[in-house]
Amino acid sequence: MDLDLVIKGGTVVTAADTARCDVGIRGGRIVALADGLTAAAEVDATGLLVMPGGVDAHCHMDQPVEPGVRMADGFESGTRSAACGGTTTVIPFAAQQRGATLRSAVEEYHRLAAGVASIDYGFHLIITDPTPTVLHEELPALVDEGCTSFKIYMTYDDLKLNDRQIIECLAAARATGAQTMIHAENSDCISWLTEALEAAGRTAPHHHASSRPPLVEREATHRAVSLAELVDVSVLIVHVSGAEAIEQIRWGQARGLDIHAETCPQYLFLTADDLHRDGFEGAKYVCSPPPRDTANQEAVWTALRTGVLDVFSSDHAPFRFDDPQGKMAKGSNAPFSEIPNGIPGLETRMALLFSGGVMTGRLTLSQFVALTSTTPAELYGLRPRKGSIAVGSDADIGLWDPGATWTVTNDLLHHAVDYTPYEGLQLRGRCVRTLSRGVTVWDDEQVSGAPGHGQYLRRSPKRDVHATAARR
Ligand code: DUC
Ligand code: ZN
Ligand code: ZN
Repeated sequence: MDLDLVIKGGTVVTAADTARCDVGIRGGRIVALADGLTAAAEVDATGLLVMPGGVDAHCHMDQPVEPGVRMADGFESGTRSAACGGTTTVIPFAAQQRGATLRSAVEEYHRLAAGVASIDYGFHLIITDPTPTVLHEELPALVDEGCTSFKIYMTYDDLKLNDRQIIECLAAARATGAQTMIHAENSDCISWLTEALEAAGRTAPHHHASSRPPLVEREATHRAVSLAELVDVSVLIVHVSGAEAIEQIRWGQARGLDIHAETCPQYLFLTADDLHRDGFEGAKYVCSPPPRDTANQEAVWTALRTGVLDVFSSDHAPFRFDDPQGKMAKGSNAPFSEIPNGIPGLETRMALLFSGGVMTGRLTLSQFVALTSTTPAELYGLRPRKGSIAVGSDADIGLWDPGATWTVTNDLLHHAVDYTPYEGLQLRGRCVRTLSRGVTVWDDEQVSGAPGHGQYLRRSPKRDVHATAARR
């Protein structure tokens, strides 16, 4: 068989199986899985795990935020950083500005990504202004163009929707086959608590956690699940932080509802104590929902192991720390409510889960693959092209050395952020080579990906949408 490249002698891991075999690649696709394959170009994977490239289905890059604040990563540095951590597909958000169209956000995002991304990318939408035109004209057209998922918010004044608007969005998702992602925190609870904290002079970064306690997330999660039941449609609860929200998700799943849920590294490796770091350092850990405590970390690990949480994303939200357009946009002593929300994590996402999950025996290798690649690829309409090592799939592959040990430091990372929340953490296991459609984009300490190699991915809507619509 004529092959461009063979990955030889590794252990191939998928969400279902582990097997010793070579991987034959031609034209950017996997065309053979067998022993004894040969080609002019060969990569020796002896002692390495050969896993599907990661699908980071929740990351932010080049997203407009409030005036005076800027995301540090665009598509060039964001996709480069992702590739160096074993990720081969990213799905950031084309965010509708209130009063503007969805399409203008998507067009701008195409302009920003084209020619600079080094791995493949899709676009989720963010709907902030769900007018009938947006939901019944723009959304169906954009779903046809491959933007088959959208996020909606239950908090943040410039983003949040009321329950009626959420229901309208869910109904539009049902009609189009789009997957809805929900940021579930109760806005009025947060504003009431924030005002009380500020009135008492409690404005330091660590009060961010007190302004968004688990109850706030639990109530909104329950409401999101209930509204999904009302409309009879799937929802995916993003960035789940701990036991109380997990309980609501498990409750919905036990009712037979199509509820999916995502968590992120910050809920496994950080706690609210990190927000207490000296001076303004705590601002580096301000994200929403906030990191909780070690008991909640354990609840998140258990929910990953048992499948209640089925997607593991970074929620990379790249704000530099020492920067007047980043965490210090409102000064180096800004009240917690004025600190841009979000932390970086595109490049460390997979290594953290591998080290903390697989190397400790909490997760199997196949669970790791499912959480970081196969399930997000499935839920967001990228299968069978992405998310597996299978004949016919794109040759998006990470070679992992389970014996490598290393210490996270920001100097090793390739994002444009000036810190990592995981500085100094010692990890076991590391991605030593990443291939995107058969092209090496990260090779053991060296970036070899080319800006412009990455392509836009038209994703599929949920398959049973027309059948479901016909039944109504
Ligand atoms: N929600 C996100 O999804 N990302 C960053 C901040 C936030 O609140
Ligand atoms: Zn969110
Ligand atoms: Zn996010």
